[in-house]
Amino acid sequence: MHEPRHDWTLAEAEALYALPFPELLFRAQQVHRAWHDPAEVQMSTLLSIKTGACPEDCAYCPQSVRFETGLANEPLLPLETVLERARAARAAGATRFCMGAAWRSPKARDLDKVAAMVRGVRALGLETCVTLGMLSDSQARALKDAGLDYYNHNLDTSEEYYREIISTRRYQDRLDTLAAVRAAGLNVCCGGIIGMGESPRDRAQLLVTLARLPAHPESVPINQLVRVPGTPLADAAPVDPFDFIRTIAVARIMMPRAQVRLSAGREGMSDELQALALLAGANSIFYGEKLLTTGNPDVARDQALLARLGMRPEAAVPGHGA
Ligand code: SAM
Ligand code: DTB
Ligand code: SF4
Repeated sequence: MHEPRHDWTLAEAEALYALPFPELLFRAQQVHRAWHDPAEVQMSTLLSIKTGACPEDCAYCPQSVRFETGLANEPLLPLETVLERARAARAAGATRFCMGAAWRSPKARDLDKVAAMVRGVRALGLETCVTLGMLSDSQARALKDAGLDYYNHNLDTSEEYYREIISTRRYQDRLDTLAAVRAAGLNVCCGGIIGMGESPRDRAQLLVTLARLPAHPESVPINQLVRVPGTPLADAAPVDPFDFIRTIAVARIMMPRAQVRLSAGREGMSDELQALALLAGANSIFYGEKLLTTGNPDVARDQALLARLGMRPEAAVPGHGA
């Protein structure tokens, strides 16, 4: 078992991506088995705690104020509503609860409220994750002090393609927030979206950027674009499912220790394609009938899928929470 590398090159990542499919999957499985139990899947449940009216213009996102997507905006949810949903997620078998807010960055008052949510969810024995947009160093430290486990902040694509997708912030802003999160001692959840019209090279470059960070993200969500009517990417060409699987396999090989999450886009995938993703090294899913604003397979379908594959959810983290 080799230690994770941080010196991956674009040429290496592209070469992995271009391997014959069986060879790529074989290598990904070797890495997966060296570092993880291949029968285990980590289950995270998402909740949108503040929905819509976001000032950013991310071309994929139904929550941007700039696109008419018919979404009902919702201000920050009350603490008790969040805790109710977290209890339900725990009862269904999730071990991590991820709270997302449609902000460019949180305001001080909001951050205090989110910190209270983090304390409450953690006390239920769940791992906590939040995604709130850009953070300063002190905001990241405040979340760490509240007991936050993970911060999600995706790079989404290559630096070069990023400017085609978002004009209201720079790639460097994303990297700065990731550095603040890491400096605060938080676990990093950072990945991207496949299917926005990016090239295989952009996919490889995204993974190289992630794998060259001083520490690899602990979680790497690989989302397939959910094409939401009203967004600029509503009619994006669908990706070849095998290219989606290739991206997962390359992520697994380059970031061996990470939880690679088969993320958005599962609702439209067959059980067989999802099984292929798990064979390619994915070992985590979003679990629960909703992502943030769009659909996800229901709990019964996911439980049946894992049972049919003889796989099982990751056990609750020992000693976590109350
Ligand atoms: N506003 C914060 C931010 O952008 O960091 C947090 C919430 S934002 C909705 C979190 C992530 O959801 C985005 O970075 C993107 O990767 C993902 N996402 C949003 N819309 C998506 C879609 N239509 N399909 C797939 N992933 C999507
Ligand atoms: C991530 O990588 N995917 C999640 C989570 N992190 C926050 C969000 C997916 C959102 C899909 C579109 C929606 O439901 O609004
Ligand atoms: Fe706002 Fe996040 Fe959606 Fe971009 S991805 S529009 S920042 S909620």
